[in-house]
Amino acid sequence: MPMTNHPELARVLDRARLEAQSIPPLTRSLPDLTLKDAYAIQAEGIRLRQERGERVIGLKMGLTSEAKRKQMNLDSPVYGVLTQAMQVPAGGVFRLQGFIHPKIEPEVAFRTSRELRGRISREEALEACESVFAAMEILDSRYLDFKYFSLPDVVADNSSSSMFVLGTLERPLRELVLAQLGMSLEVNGAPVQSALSSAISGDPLLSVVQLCELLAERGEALPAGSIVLAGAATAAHMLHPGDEVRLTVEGLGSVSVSVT
Ligand code: OOG
Repeated sequence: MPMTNHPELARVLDRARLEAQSIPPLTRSLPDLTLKDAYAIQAEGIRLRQERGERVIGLKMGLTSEAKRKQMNLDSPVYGVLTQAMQVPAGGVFRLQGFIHPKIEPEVAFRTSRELRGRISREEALEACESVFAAMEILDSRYLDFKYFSLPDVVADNSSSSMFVLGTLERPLRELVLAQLGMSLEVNGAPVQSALSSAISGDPLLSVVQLCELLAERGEALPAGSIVLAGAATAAHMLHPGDEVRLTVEGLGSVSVSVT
C-alpha cells in the first residue's frame, strides 16, 4: 500500500485556506486515513505557516462539549495549533473576506507558566496555568460542507482553527469556580448562545488535562507560556457582515469583535 503523502495533503489544505476555496474531505478519496496521519498532516501545515514567518503561541482543544460533538456528529476531543497570525485583538475587526464559512464560539482560555509533559492530573494543570480569560474562537473548515467530515479530516485541517480573540482580563484560576461560570454570546445585542462553563469538558481545566494526554500520545509536551483554548461551550454561530459579537463570562468580563 502506498504511504500517505502528508506534505502533499498539507499543501492541498493550505492552498484551500489561502485561496478560500473549499475542497472535498480528504477521507472521500483516502478512506483509510488514520488519526496519526491526520496529526502528521496538521504538523506539516503548521510547518508551512512557520516557513512564512508565523509563530506558534498555543493550542486549541475542540469537541470538548456535548453541544459541539452533536453539532459536528463526532465523538472525541481533538487539538489544533494556534499562531500569532490567527489572533484578532480584543474589540478588533474580523473581515469575512478570505474565509470560507466562518463561525464563532464562546470559550475560555488558559495561559501556562510551566511546561506540561505526559499525563497530568487536574491539580498539576491548576499549578501550571497562571491565568484564565474569556475567549472566542472563529472556526473555518476548509471542507466543502462544514458538517460532513470524519475525525481525521478535521484534525488534518488543524481542527478547523482559523482566528481567535482573547479577553483582556486575565485572572488567577484559584479566584474562580472554573466549572460554574455563566457564559453568554451576543450578536448585535441579542443573546444567541449561553451555557455554564461546565459544558466544556465538565470543567474547562480538564481540557488542559485531555490536551496533555493527546500530546503525550505523540511524544509531545505543552510548552510554558502557551495559550490553550479550552473548546466551545455551545454550538458554533455563523458570522455575517455587520455582526457585533460579544462574549461575557462571569468573573472574566467581556470580549468583542466586529465583523465586516
Ligand atoms: C471542529 C472543531 C471544534 C470546538 O471548540 O469544539 C472546536 C469543528 O467544529 O469544526 O473547535
